[in-house]
Amino acid sequence: MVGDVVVINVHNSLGNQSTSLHFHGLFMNGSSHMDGTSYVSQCAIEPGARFTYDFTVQQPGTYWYHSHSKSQYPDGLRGLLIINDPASPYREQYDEEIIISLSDWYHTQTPDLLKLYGAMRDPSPDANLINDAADAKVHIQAGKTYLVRIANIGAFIGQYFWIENHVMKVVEVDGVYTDPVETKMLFVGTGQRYAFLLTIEEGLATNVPMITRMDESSFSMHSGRPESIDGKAWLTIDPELSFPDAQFPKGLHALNDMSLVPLDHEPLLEAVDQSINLTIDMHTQTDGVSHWLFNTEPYTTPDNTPSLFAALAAGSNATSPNTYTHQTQPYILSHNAVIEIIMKNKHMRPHPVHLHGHNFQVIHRSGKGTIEDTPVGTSPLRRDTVVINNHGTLRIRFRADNPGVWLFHCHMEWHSHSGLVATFVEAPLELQAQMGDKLMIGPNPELACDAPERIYKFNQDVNSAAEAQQASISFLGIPLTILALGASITLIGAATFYIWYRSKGLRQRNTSYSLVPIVDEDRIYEQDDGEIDSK
Ligand SMILES: [Cu+2]
Repeated sequence: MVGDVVVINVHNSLGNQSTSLHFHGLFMNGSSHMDGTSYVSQCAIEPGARFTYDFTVQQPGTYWYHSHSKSQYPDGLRGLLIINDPASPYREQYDEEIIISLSDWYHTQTPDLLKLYGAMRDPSPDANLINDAADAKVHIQAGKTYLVRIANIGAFIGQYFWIENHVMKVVEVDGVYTDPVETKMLFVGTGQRYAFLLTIEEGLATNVPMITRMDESSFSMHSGRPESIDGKAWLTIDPELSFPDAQFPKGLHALNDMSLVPLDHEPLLEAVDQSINLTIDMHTQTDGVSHWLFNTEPYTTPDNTPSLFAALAAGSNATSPNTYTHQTQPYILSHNAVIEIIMKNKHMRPHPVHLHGHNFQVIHRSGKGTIEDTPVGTSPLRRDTVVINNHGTLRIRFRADNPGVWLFHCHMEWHSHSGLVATFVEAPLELQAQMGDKLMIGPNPELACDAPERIYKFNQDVNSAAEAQQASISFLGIPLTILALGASITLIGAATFYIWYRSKGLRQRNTSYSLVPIVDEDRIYEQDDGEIDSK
């Protein structure tokens, strides 16, 4: 629930890989050290080590969490994170909630895919899943209206999603309530979320097919194609009724997200203080590999100093880009400035770009033969992940009111792995003041990760939280027993999550956020030669 303090103790049992957990879409205002990006906001959590995330949730809506380390999340280290809102403006309009996840799926683990990876050869998925399963069945009751929360938690491919013969009334985009808009089809890019109202009439003769179809424009011409680009599931009214095959529409006409107006009607941020130009391109680097990148160079993860620690240790030099490893593509944002990012896509693939620490207004997008601008005097679409079209342009704006070190990156995992990432160092001096009593980095930030337990020594609250009552995890919507492609998926596997709860008098059955860890047991990384691969 909005206002809750969430404490998550992570124990890394992956064997030979370090990890970290990012909470996609949460601003982490005042707690950028909890953003969960390895070597950006924290040291990687080494095999066998523990790390405690401790933050207050301030935004209601549909979010997700995933590993932000070593391209691990497509193998299963991910789940949805729902923050309930007792004051939701739509609460009176539905009876129950359903959660739907969409994801492409690979039969090969990411470490093996990455060995073969080249930017011209984005690996194609093998299957398309709904709720991490093929042919999932989601139980519903006729005569009810549902709030359906949907998230694309896949590695790569955007998804066209529809529910046969039903209209979806969209009311939330990436955690932002919207004026209601009806549509028969959604496009959900990787990392994006929607919530919509869905009414199930009485007297339907069959159960209701749901379909998710991969966006074929993302496939690399050098990679193979999956056997089917469609994932199917059913809304089950009655198991005795038939489960008909889906009918496929002639064209894919999804809702244009640019038409969504935030319910708060936040006005356009008009006076731009700072502009950043980012061109999506692909270059062959000195390693002989062709990389996706912004402008001229690919992002490379720092060797040993998280960029946040570099900012905290640098004193007044923190405002100079030279303080940060050049390969992190650092941009310094001034406190409370209105930032505009002007993007150009030089290639024939779309990219879902995601900003940590903020959502942003989308004020212009071109491509697919269209030019869309937010008319003056209106309230632009606001979200945290937006798709830039093939050969398109995009302009987004936000106010730099959240001191922190935030990544801006493509959420196609192969592209961000390849280097399509920039670092925004936002209001570093204000950040130093804010973090002074939370982190102890010392004068040599490059040594901090040698003994990460010392960094958080001031954070006594976290230690005492271990004494707090342990809460049950609420598994909303996602079936507990999932069988996907012959691989059994267990809810707690390679990583163990202990959810500690210290809220004011909430009883367990009222647990008001939900974490749905889904980890494929077959994908626990093997310790091969005992070597620890920690970067
Ligand atoms: Cu991309």
